[in-house]
Amino acid sequence: MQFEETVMGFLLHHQEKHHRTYHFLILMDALISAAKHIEQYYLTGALKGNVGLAGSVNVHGEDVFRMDQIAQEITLHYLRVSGRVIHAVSEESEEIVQINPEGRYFVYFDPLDGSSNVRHGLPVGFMFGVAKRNLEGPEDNHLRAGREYIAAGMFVIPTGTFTLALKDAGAWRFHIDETMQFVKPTRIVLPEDGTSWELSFNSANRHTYSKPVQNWITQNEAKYAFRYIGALAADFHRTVSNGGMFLYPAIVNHPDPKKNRPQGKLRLMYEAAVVAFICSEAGGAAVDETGRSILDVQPKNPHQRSALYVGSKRLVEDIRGSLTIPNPPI
Ligand code: AFP
Repeated sequence: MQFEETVMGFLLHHQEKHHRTYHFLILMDALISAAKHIEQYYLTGALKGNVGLAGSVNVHGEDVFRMDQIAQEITLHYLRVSGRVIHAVSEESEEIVQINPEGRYFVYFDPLDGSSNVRHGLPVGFMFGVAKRNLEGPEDNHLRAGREYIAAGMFVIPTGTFTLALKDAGAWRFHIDETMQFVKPTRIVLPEDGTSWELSFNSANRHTYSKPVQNWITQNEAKYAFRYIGALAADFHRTVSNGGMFLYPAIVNHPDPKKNRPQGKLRLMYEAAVVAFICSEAGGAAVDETGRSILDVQPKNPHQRSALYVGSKRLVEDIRGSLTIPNPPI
């Protein structure tokens, strides 16, 4: 019988090898426990009546599904119990969530990203980024740029996959086993060879992108396969495995100008920076509409949005040459 290495065993070795503390393991155990709990809720959601609208809206004015609220409560529970988190930024909470003033880490998360997939039983994401507090003095709800994250990860729920990137130590994929443990760390490196590359974007929006981005798509789309499922974790899972590029450009040419989104749609701290961090550890790159590295964008508010171009370096660099919008408002 063959036994695979578990994620906790993998992380334990990683921390020991780099002479780090065990605090990070306790935090990771909390995040993994939350993800497994959410996954179980999702799988049994139909039976328990947990799928559907809760009749309220989140801070962005979107409908909140009951699953979103359940996922939020589950995650905050485990983060509180861990005792390791000073504060958290969550998609589901307008305010920064104060957890433990003595905590070591900031956690930026979206516990159920892509929630319009829930009613179809299709994949959603649990995405997170982790940064470490300044241990020398008091903290002031710090919002860190992606480059300062020490780890970022995403669970694609309910598929039982977990992708985790550790600062300067690569991106890794785990799969859930029959005992509900994430096992078998497999390093992810974006393939250089373009034969498996895919493009992923909401094609219905393409005429709302800037003209240079539209032209880039027209000139390049026939070279690659196209995939889009509408949940960033699931779409990016393919991008980081097969190579290519996921893009959610700024909306600047909408027929109804009120629907333009010059800042992009995705949230910087718990969507764009998470996939940018993972992609960078897998050998790729990510930029915003100004061509600036997503990892360098200093958030000014916790729910700030960003345009996103993420994937194989060659493609991201190529489209970067077409990005012309100077300093969109953030
Ligand atoms: P929802 O959580 O509102 O479904 O948004 C999901 C998301 O933020 C991200 O996961 C997707 O990549 C993107 O939005 C899809 O947006 P479109 O529906 O505009 O393509």
